[in-house]
Amino acid sequence: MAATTLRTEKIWMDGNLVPYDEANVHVLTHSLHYGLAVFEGMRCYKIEGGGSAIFRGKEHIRRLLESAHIVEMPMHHSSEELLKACADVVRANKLAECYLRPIAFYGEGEMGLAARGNKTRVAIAAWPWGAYLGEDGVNKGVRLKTSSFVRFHHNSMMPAAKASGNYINSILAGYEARRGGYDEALLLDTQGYVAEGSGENVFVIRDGIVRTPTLSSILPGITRASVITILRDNSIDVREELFARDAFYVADEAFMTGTAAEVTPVVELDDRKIGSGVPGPITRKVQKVFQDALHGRDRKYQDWLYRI
Ligand code: PPE
Repeated sequence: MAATTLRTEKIWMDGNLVPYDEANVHVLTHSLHYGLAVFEGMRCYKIEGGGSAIFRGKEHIRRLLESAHIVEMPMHHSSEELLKACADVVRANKLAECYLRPIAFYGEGEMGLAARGNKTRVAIAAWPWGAYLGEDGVNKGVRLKTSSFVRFHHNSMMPAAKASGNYINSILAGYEARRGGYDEALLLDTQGYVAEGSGENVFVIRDGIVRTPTLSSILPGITRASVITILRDNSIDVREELFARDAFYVADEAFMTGTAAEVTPVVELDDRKIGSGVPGPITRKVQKVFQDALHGRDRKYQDWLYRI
């Protein structure tokens, strides 16, 4: 994301909108040392008929509070306050479309693993962010490589929490895949089943049946949940079950989902073409319905929009 500037007018910090240059923390910030922070990533889109809305804002804030609960981080703001703060950030920066990054972390004061006295701090920033895996990725599909890094066991890191430290695993997998000339990594779980991408959930399609891994070792993606609903609403059979990489190789179609990646077709895994090597019809259909939902063009999914 090198080309994107993160600089905006204001960032929300612990209850107030502050100028970008004042949204700073001390070097002894506890979370910086041990990676114990929880965060979210959400997107705000222009809505047909005017205005903007944060896609599934309520669900993202719910997951933020759940992530905090999982890692025993006390939170001092209600979901209503946090949602309102997100809307305030978008408005204060006059961003019609943007990515939002709420993060809850421990401030400075005490050091050491046993410290419990540091206050939880919360920041919410927003910035314009284009296609995560590139425009080409969304249009033509991406090439994946199975990672040598394994998605961590849920008794090690707890994938249901969107916790900062979890992302060391994702970052290293992503580096490896991109260094090898691929667009993104595919991580397997500790048993060798397909888990997820470094920052996306995955779906495969064969003979009209869509499959996505169970929640055992993945982030419970909000885009994943939305896509499952969209598939069911379109009478497409979708199953949550574990499968191995060879099931991916023989899929007719595959795609990845995420707030940043939206719905991105996968056209290759480990140098094997998926289906005919171009995005397939079910993937295209899901992309279209999802885009309609994001932009308020489909009345069925109005409840998913948190208008600002
Ligand atoms: N798995 C992982 C590991 C993950 O990080 C994400 C989101 C998903 C699945 C999809 O979840 P959801 O966004 O709720 O559909 N990844 C975020 C991080 C991107 C980043 O580089 O930072 C995102 O898409 O916002």
